[in-house]
Amino acid sequence: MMYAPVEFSEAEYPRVTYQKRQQFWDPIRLALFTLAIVAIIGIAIGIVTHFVVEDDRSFYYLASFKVTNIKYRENYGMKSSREFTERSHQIERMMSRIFRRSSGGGRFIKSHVISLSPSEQGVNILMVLMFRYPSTDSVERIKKKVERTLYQSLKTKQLPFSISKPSLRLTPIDNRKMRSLLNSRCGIRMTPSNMPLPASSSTARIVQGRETAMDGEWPWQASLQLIGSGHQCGASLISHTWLLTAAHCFRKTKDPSKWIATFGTTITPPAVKRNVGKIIVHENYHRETNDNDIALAQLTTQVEFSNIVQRVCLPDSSLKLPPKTSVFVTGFGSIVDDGPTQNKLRQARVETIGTSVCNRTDVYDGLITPGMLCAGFMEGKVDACKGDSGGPLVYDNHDIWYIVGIVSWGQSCALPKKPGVYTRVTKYRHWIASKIGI
Ligand code: 4AZ
Repeated sequence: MMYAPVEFSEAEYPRVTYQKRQQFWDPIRLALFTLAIVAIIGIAIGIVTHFVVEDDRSFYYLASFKVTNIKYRENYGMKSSREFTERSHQIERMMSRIFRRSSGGGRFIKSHVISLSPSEQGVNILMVLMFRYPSTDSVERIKKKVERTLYQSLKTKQLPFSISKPSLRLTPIDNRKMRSLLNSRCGIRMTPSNMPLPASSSTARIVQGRETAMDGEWPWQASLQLIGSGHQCGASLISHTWLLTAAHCFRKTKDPSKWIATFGTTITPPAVKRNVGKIIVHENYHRETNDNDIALAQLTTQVEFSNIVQRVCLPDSSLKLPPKTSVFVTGFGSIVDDGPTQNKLRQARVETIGTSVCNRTDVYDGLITPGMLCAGFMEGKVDACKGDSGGPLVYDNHDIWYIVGIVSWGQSCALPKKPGVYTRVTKYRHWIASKIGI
């Protein structure tokens, strides 16, 4: 329904109203009013940004110092050695304690040792320190704060390592420099914003699982694809050119020219794509028993390490994980028995299961060889599945990730008392070294 228009006498009423309005909204008042509104909005945005959003950014420093109460050891030069790894963790733990106890405790993210080198009376340490401070803070001011915290901690004399004060140097470095320094170490993951990812504690699954939350969460994961037939297997990047995978992935063909490898959290589109130039299958792989289910594939051109593509660490052959250790398996495999490949990478937290338990008559009845490792849950539910084969089972040791298993076989997926069976990587550490020298 329409309303009938009200008739006004044009001569008086409308004009009076118009004049009054014009008097109230004179240009000066209008300008002041606008200014006041803008100021109020501005202040409100400022307050919200300061207290709620708090626009932090990462600040990186290269720290070098001499430790005088330890002696240099030959193996410190080898970053994959147990000696280097253990010493680095001790030093990183000390740094973490120093900064977490200080007034700006929450500002410290983490640190990574880059190198240990010999010095006259001890060992020279080179390490990267990472902090988050408001983006408005200056690099130099933060440097002063960090130095002050370090000097204060030296005075307390309660540190496990004697740091020589005059040797201590702190140099601000940018994103790229930090990344290139960290690239000298394996198994470190970072988000695209260069924030390191914390150790994940979520329970997630491939069968009944969750999609990976972030790019760069599993940067060593690759998809091995047969040209024309798509994804076949998972694989893990262990150097600029080498992938570690399962021997059974090459049952169809060992001809490298038929294969490609992609990286990134989706199969389509991939973040990086490479041709395969060489395939090395373990000489004692037995398809009937699945024993020695391990293979190496070399890319024709190397991949650059980034936040999205990164190599995983190979564990020392002496590494032993006790039963019920938390480990993660990732892959593009199906989420139900005999289901299709997933375009988005998925992850699952599982637990290692001792071989004696896994070989019980009601489990795998003696089929588990010393080269195999069981992981999952006795009640089932969480597991790798078809298409995850060749992919990594990884273990987080103080924010450095190690590949401990390769998805190999299992009776169906996620069934009770039928956990996933993986190739035990530690058992093949020397085989890998003999083939590719790392
Ligand atoms: C497979 O067919 C496969 N539940 C991979 C892993 C498991 C089972 C089967 C483990 O590739």
